[in-house]
Amino acid sequence: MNKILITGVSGQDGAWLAKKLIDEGNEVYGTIRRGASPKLQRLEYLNIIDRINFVTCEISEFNTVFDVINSIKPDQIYNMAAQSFVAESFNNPIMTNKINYTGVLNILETIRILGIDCAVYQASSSEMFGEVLESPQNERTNFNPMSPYGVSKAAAHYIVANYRKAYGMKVCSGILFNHESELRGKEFVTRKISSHMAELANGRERPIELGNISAMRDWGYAPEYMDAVELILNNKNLDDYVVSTNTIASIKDFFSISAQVAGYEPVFEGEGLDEKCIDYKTNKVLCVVNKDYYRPSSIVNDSKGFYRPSDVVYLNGDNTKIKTELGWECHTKYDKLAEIMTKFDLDNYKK
Ligand code: G4F
Repeated sequence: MNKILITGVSGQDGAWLAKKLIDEGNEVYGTIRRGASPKLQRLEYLNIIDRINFVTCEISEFNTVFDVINSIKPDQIYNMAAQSFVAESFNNPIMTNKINYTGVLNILETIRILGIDCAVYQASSSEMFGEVLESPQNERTNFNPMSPYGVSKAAAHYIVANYRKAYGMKVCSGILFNHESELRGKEFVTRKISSHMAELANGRERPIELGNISAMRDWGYAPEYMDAVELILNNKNLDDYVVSTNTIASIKDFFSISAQVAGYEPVFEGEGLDEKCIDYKTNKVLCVVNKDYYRPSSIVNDSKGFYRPSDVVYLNGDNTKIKTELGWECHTKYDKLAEIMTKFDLDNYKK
């Protein structure tokens, strides 16, 4: 049994990971933020609230990070605490950097100063690839971030690699491509679609408003990605790994499957800001484009329509390394994922 600290335990990834580690018999500690009323719905849903040792910690403040790690002296730390909403990072870049970069540096410095034997996993992100310099993206692909979020995650990724090299510390990163689930926050596009689809199917008239629906992502299923995360940290030769499905789809593709699961026959028509999706059978408008959901603040008008110059429009991960070196397999791709999430929200709506 390991003593394991998960920062950001109440988020989607923290919750799935805590469940997995608890079920495996580990002693799990989870950080929640000071002052803020903790949002524990995910842990409640997974029925693990009583099995987590909660500790209060402000990840961006060195003193609280030091005190927490010093008092627990964990064998492993999974750093899942983050300001993880890319769009929000344009509004709050300094706070994003403090949580996403200073946070992991606080953990690394604490372990270095205390000299304890503690392995650290850092949640790196495919958003670091930004406007991609090659496709598909692998562990050797250069970063080209397009948002304050992506920049903060790239800085965190580099500092983790630096502490591994400079001090020989047991630290590593997983570069996770988008991963979703029924526990995903509704501000992210997949859950926004699945939850609103359930409302449409139950009488809502107002169509779903989305931003850049042509953007492409490599979406996987969060619980499967937590299997990968555990493999990465427990690997003897600590290293960084891309975690992805090797399959891409657009927001429109995800939307179409979700709409079909809800009983619609979705058809997209129009272009740019006038594009919309209607149900072929009833002519009901299911979705429209609203420029307020584009990123970040200025629209470029080009021959094909409109786009925000800082939105990451194409991410496609190459998972060869984690498959061959650690034996990880992904089973759920975007189509199955859209089905799982939409069915969950349809059931939930009825309840
Ligand atoms: O669902 P999203 O907000 O996720 P995004 O920005 O890709 O970030 C997620 O994945 C990253 C991994 O690459 C993580 F690091 C990060 O923490 C987070 O989990 O947006 C996906 C795409 C974007 O291109 C966005 O412009 O969907 C597009 N989109 C179109 N309409 C929308 C909407 N995104 C949101 N959130 N809401 C919309 O209405």
